[in-house]
Amino acid sequence: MLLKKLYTLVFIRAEDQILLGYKKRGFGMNKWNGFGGKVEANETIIEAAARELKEECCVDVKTSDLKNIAHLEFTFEGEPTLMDVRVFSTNIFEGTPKETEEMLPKWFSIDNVPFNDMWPDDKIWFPYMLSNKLFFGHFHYEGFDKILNYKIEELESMETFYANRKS
Ligand code: 8OG
Repeated sequence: MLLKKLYTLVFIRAEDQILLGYKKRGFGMNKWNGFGGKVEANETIIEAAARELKEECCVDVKTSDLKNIAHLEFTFEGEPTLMDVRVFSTNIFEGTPKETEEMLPKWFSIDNVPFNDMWPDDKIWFPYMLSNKLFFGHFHYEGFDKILNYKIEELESMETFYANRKS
């Protein structure tokens, strides 16, 4: 039995740019990523997504403007945990991204995403996201650098995906 832990991951888009943050501490340190973290017991997933975005780069979004675009799962060889990551995207936001204790935000052209300094799985699923597809991905790692196997599929709707999912 895998112990499931729920996370959010938010990407802000503006024309042909995407906002990423350089993680300064903790899990995924020294990598560029979207903004997100663990869902707390007292909040919904989408509330957690907006909260983490604000905490990590001082940008405000309305939960109604966050679009769920993907479901990602990560497992690690020999580890009992499954990371269940809900990915959101929006181009409607308020405020200028600012550096915080956790993240250094920076806009990247979508043609110039720094995959060499990101999680190895990102180069597999970013093309889906950047071409506005909905998708599911599962990545099984050995350690944090090597993908042992993965599955990725485009989805027609996130609602149908969650409705058909057993848990
Ligand atoms: O709270 P914390 O910062 O530890 O949450 C981890 C964040 O990292 C969360 O937003 C989910 C995200 N994340 C992973 N694994 C991967 C990955 O392989 N690729 C990307 N892009 N994000 C990931 O936990």
